[in-house]
Amino acid sequence: MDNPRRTFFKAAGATFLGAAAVSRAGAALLPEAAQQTSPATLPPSPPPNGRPFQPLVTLNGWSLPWRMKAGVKEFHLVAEPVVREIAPGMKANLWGYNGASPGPTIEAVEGDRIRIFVTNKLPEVTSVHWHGILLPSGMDGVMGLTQPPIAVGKTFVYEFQLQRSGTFMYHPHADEMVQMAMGMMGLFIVHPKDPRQHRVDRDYGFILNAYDIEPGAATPRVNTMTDFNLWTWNSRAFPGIDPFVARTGERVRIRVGNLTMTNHPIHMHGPHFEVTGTDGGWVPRSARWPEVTTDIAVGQMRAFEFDALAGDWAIHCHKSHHTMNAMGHGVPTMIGVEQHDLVRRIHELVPDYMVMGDRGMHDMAEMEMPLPDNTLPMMTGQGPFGPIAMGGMFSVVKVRDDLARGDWRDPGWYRHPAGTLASELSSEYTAELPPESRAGAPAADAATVQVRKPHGHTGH
Ligand SMILES: [Cu+2]
Repeated sequence: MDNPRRTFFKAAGATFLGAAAVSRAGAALLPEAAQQTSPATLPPSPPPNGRPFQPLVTLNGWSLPWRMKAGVKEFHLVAEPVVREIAPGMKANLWGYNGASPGPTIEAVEGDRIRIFVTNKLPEVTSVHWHGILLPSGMDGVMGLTQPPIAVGKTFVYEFQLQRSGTFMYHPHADEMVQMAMGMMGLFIVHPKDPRQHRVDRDYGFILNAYDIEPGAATPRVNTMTDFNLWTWNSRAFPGIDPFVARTGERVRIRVGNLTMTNHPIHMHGPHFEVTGTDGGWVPRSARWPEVTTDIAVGQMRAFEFDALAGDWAIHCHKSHHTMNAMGHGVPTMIGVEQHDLVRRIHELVPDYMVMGDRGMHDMAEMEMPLPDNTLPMMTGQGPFGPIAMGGMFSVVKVRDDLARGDWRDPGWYRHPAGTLASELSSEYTAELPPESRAGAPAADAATVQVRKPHGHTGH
């Protein structure tokens, strides 16, 4: 990613302006629009100028560089078609900003005066609404109501002063259904003026989004109202979503905005968290309570914080069909249905026919089914103990005692301390069980058995 200062000189240099021309022509010059097409999570770097703040880590994303011009922070967004890798093995044709969907995170500080140039390289008109930010009505970006459309090929400029810190978003307010279904959105973080306020050790952010992409296709169906089939965080589906890493004891904040067409109860295993920020800013300390799931409605933003505990902790949407990738919802429930004779007869006609679902759907996680090109398996991801069998809105909070401060790399899988790992009861102990509990199914009262003969397994 370009340093904003360097970006400025590159932009100015490209026009070969003489010193005398800079004052007038320079005032109209657009800042260079930085591009980033990689879905990697970029580690944060401290702001090169302006008020200090602790930068956000955008999950599978990045933050937009700016330049300072006479005390104003200038950003340049380019609305354009992009190709986004949803997860390894699948790319989607989306619309976004500056090379990616979602667009880069805009980060600034309470009190900053900012100027945002928006260039439209889409095949149709657009506008940008600064979702949740207090600003003059005429800067609100609602096509027809507060501004004319940004025509194809044209650039608009928005300028306002940031009055309140918090977690906000940006997205079009022109042909919204199509443009948001195509992935046009981004985070907008306003940091507190005093960097000691609301201080955390690690600050993560992502947007909940969803697509309807037919298996084998690459372009979303834009008229879908509710029946989306790819549930994503920052336009990534598990196992394409990076983990949230932290060191034991660190204070971690995760900020989430919802621009899908349904609510998502975001559930985190392990440490309890508190919602510390909502759509309008910060929640007073006296109004916070511990919880493990927070429901995020359409159009809402939530920031929650916790003290990191060592382990690998799942974090996911608790609607279980949102932790799966594209599938056919029309599949009948086959649990308990004996299909084998039927399968034998179908095989005579359709040699590739596969039986599924007669013992639940777990087999789907292990089988190698032929999939159309550019299609993600429905339930996938490999963990240290076998298939994780998830997709969509799922990731892992990875907390380690020995992670260095400022180290953002994936530390691998957790090494469980001796005596802290669930394991199968060995045959030595099952021999003591009444015969009806021995075969196959887990013991009805396994807890009692374990209390009587505790296991001494020590992990891996
Ligand atoms: Cu969900």
